[in-house]
Amino acid sequence: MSTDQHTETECVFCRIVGGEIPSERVHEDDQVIAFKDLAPKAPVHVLVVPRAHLRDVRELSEDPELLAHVTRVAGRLADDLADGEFRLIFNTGASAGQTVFHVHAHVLAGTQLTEGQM
Ligand code: DGP
Repeated sequence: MSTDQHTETECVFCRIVGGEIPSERVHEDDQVIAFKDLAPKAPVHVLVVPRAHLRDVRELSEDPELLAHVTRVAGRLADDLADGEFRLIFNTGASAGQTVFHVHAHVLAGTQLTEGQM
């Protein structure tokens, strides 16, 4: 259990949401925060993260309004930080590259993205 960051006290993104771990926030509201990725893969690489501890996009899809809000915020950030064009990625499961098991949308923008990027 603990190795999979299932508990909120061990979850790095819960700790970022709670302000316990610093992050470079670019957006926050009552439902989500967005901050710059630690290891950016593009000039704009931010993570949109629901405040609630949900494991992945499957769990997020149980709340369609929250899922829609995440995508709206991603679009607004792409407008504000780049030219409005962006790639939106939810890695889901370890074999798909998910390393933090608190759902997050990667927003990549600000360059010509290649097929293999992310
Ligand atoms: P994923 O592999 O899809 O689970 O993406 C996790 C991303 O989270 C990865 O690109 C690196 C980023 N990340 C992990 N820990 C931290 C952190 O403490 N701060 C920030 N800003 N990003 C983090």
